[in-house]
Amino acid sequence: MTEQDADAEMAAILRETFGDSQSDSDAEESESSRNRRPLHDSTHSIFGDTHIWEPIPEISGLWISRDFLSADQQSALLSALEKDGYLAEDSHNQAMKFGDLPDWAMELSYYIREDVAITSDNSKAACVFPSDLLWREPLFNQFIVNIYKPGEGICAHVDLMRFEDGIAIVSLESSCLMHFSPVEDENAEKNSAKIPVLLNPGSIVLMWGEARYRWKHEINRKPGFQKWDGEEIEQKRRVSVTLRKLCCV
Ligand SMILES: O=C(O)CCC(=O)C(=O)O
Repeated sequence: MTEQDADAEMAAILRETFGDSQSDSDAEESESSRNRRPLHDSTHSIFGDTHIWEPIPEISGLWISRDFLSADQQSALLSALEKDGYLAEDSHNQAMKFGDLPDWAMELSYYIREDVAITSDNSKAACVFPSDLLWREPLFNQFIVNIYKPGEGICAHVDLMRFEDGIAIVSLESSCLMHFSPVEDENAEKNSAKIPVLLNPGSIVLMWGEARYRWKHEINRKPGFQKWDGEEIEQKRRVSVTLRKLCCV
């Protein structure tokens, strides 16, 4: 199989699993009408049923959908990452890409936008992602793929200010707890004010507003820090995809 054939095959798999968000007729439409046209009736999207979005009550602007990617979609995404060389963990445990996103990242972005738009239409009260962020162009133009071996995590941080508000994190392969602590609280570690959020494979987290700017997030996979319902979470390799948009200069 030539490289072009392999690319075409991967694009077909992605379209099949995430939905055909860019049909030929789309190409004839203007960018804004394409992005705003209703692709759905009130209960179903072109991708199938919409997902359940839960707010994290303690943290304004933090939402999770635990059933966002099906098992097939997770496999397709992992295959695309593998094919693009992002899972070659011996050489690195973090890879970044800026600018034109590959097909799989575009498909994922359309999928997020579509699902959140339908959820917002259906539940007027819920603001999963503010509409000015949801309809910006592009929704995302940068991503990081992180690969964590068992025991590995990421220190508490707020994402750099060079990125706009509105960040998405997709989890694959292994569950973990992400802890959130308020930025102004230097003693959060001591007074255990950290809020744990369980990120299961196939879940997606959206962070905006206070969650993005006023809360640090971290993953501590040392023994004792990954307990859920009193049980230590089984640790395997974990892969995450973080999607962000660079601030315009
Ligand atoms: O792996 C994750 O879930 C979080 C990644 C993250 O916070 C980052 O790359 O800045």
